[in-house]
Amino acid sequence: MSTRRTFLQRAVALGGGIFAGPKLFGEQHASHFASSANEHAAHSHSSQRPVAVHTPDAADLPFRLDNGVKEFRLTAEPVKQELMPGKTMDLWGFNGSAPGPTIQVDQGDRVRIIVDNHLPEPFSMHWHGFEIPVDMDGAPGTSQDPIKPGGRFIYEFTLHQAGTFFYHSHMAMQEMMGLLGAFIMHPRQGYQPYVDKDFVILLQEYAVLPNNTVPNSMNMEFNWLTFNGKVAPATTPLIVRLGDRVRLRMINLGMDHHPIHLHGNTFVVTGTEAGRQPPAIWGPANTVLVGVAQARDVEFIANNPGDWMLHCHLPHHMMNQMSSMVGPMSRQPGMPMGMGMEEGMGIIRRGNALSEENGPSLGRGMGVGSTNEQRLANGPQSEQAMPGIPGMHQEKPAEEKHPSMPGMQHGESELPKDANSVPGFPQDAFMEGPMMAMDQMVEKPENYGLRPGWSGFMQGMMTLVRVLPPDLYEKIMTMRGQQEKQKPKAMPPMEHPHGA
Ligand SMILES: [Cu+2]
Repeated sequence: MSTRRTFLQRAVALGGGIFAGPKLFGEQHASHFASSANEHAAHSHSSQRPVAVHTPDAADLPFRLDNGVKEFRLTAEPVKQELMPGKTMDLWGFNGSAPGPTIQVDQGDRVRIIVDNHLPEPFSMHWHGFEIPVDMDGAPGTSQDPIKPGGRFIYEFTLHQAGTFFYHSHMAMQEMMGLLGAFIMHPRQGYQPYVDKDFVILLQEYAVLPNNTVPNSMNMEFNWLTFNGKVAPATTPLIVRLGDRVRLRMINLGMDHHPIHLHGNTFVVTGTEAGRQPPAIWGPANTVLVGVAQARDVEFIANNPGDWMLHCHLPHHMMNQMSSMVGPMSRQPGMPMGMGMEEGMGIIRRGNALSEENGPSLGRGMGVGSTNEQRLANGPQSEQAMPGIPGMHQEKPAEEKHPSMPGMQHGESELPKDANSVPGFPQDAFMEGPMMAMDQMVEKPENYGLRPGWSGFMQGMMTLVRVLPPDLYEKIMTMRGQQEKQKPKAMPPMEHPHGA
């Protein structure tokens, strides 16, 4: 039987600490998830090591031990980040992803991070909130020279703090390209009360014009809002067992503040970007504002079974590629109207932006290029009005309707016949709902057993906290374990030129 206890003994015997790499992480998680309910109820609360954090959809960064120093390697570089199936962005990140991999260390550790700059411009790495010598702070120009393209800087420091920290580029516009990662410092002894699950969620946002893959870092309007580099419904739900005590660590580095709301559960805010808060000031809440450059830890006992939404509550942050749909105005004959959401944001493929034909639509986000006299809107008001829009022909199987998008589902329209006569319509008719469902495209063990069509209602900064009864919990964990086994073994993120 593999329990967490035997795992810890093994890890100690290896001398590498419990965070020696992805393999050990996998083992640790697997053993933890496989532990019986009895063991779960009985775990020691006195000298318990903290549980490793899990960053859904992002990797953990392995280290090697060099004379007692934990040595990590991070490379800042352009990356292809798939926000959701079919939507891959050109971002800047670390070691192949944006956000970069999560670093986990123990309080008191001596840490070395070898940072390579593979960006086409100077870069500097800042360790946000770290109480370390100033020459390690990564402030370009004031504490060090920026790292030149192709260059390297070796950061080394001893960490006496504990809490939810992060690393990021200290070049402001580079931050908006994705250069962020979590840096978790575990306390020497686990906090009380002990948590069974500990998740990290990094909040990021990008402004990407239609038909572009590169964010416009100067833009103030963000249309892609991510949890750990994914938008819903591609975010991987957080799987917890009924009765678990759960910690969520949320980190925000962007232009906007995000009020993160959890359905069906009440949490307490237990930490900030500076570490643990005294229990005396913990207050109950279900929404926590995670401001720019802040981190917030919340904890709750998952005693309410269900698939609970966890999301930013800013309405515009609950959408993907939001575009305005200005009610009846967007469906009057004679007005240019959006052919789809790409065009709906105002990209012109043909013609002149100031032409009579296109001019009226600019600034309204209604799109251009469609036929003036044809009623074509980006809301599903009727089958007759939208002959070319997928999802409007319910009598045919989905594949026939839209062969280029396998897995798209098309539910029945439940709109009243006179919907167009209601001022303000449409609002969410197209952005959300059964017509946008893509359950199969985002299928994964963590989504097993969700209500059919669930994905049609999930967009933007959103995921699920699934509080599961033991049988379903075990089933999903088994499925996940099998999937992990089938995955090709990941290559080490970087070569180690100095040897191991
Ligand atoms: Cu938000």
